[in-house]
Amino acid sequence: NTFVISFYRIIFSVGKAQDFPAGFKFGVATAAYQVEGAWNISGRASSIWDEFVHSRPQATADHSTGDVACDSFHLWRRDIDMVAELGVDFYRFSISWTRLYPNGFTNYLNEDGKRYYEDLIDTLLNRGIEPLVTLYHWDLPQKFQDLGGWTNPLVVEWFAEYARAVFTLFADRVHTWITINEPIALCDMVYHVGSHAPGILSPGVGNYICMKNVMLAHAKAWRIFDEEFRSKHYGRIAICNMHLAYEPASDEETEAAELARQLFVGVYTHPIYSAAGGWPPKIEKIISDRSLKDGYNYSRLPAFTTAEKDLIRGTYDFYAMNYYTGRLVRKAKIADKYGIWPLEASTDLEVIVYPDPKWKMSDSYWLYVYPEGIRHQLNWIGKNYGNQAIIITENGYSDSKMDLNDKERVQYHRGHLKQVLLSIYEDDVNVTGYTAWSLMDNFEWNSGYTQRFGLYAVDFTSPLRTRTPRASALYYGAVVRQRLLDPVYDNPYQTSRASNIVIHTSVNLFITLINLMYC
Ligand code: GBH
Repeated sequence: NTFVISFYRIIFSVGKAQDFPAGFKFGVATAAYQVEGAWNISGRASSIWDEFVHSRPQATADHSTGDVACDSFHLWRRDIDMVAELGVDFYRFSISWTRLYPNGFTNYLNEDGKRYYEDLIDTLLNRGIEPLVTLYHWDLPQKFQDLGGWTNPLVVEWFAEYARAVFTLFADRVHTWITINEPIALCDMVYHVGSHAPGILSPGVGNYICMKNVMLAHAKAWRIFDEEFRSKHYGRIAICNMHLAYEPASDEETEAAELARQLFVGVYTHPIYSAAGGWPPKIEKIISDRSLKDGYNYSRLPAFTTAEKDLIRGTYDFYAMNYYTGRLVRKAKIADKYGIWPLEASTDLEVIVYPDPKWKMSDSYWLYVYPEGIRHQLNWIGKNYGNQAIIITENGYSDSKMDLNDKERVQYHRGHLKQVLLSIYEDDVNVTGYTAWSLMDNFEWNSGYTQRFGLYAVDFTSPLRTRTPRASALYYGAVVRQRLLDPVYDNPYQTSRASNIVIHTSVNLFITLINLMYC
């Protein structure tokens, strides 16, 4: 069967150029707290997510925790086998700060933690897979949270020290780095929505203080890498942003849509990627005006000094974008009720953000399928910040099923990859890589284990945490190997195997034809 298919593929591919350009790289991603488990063994200390889910079981849909998760602390060899099965170029994972440095401070290195990441990195490299490492995917040491976490300006130094220590350990082998995954998730979703750890509600205040500290922390880490490591070891490093596609609800709403984009994305990109630096000017003015009107003596959005602006501006080597979904945007009317950010609105912008009823919903209440949005976002980045390399560091689809024949997920990835190709070929945007979220089902934050993003299904009822490839894994692996949007692949989970029959019949006809010719 496999032979017949590869035979067919060879014949089919003759004369057909590859869809994905040479040098375009594919990857898969996970994050430490979502997969590792082993939360309190081998010297690891608590992070804010440990503390959060232990003290507030209702914070997750199924009252679950990441205590065991996919048990990747023990099963990482199987994870690497899966990454290799897919044939991807790189594996994006994150480092658990408290596994490496249980005190948060770098005065004490946990040798077991060091060995874990060293084994992971070295084994990946031995198998020809590039490690792409995220320093921070939301798991702050609880000890630092006790001191104010991301709202204490000292967090900038804590993070910078941690970054330097990790570079010292691994920059000789890791050449692509993400400083912080989705600042929106650790500022707005904590202080504005209250859903993410540590779940402190301080809307319009805490989130803005956090934003400034995150920008500075990222910038310091980037500069440390630039000044102390880049000349010794080749490498590139950037922050990673979540983009929603904010589309104007009508022609009159283009300004509202751009404002939403500036508040939800621009605040994390303008300080780094724009020529002027600093907060997006319109957003800075709106928040300042509102603060003064409400009787504050200064803006709730803390200003940058000129020195801070200069420190942050230009701290990138590429652009890292996560994309999942989109929203329509319109100006708010007096009677509108503000929903909760990030999916509905902000109290500082008089705009309403809502999904287009035409978009298909996934099993996650926030994820509507809107593939064109990824192209629009890539264009927006290109238009605003120049023709730099863009890596899509996450893109994926959730369902609540164990189903191995995940047709919707295959369609999702195919639909988005198609838009990526259009960006490259039609719009000349320099997209250099694509990362599927996720390698496997894992602890999906507030949704616990009720939402599954995996190319591989994980059986969380089994102590072995058995991983099984879904159809999407087979599709993606075929895309990667054949470099085609519509590769030939065998889907063993298909109930009607009509397409296989078509393939077999045509191959057989072809062979018969050749035989006849030679007879
Ligand atoms: C990414 O964030 C994350 O980087 C990744 O860790 C995550 O697993 C993946 O997406 C899928 O969600 O409970 O109101 O906060 C994308 C942003 C973060 C949006 C979690 C949905 C849950 C809604 N997602 N969030 S809420």
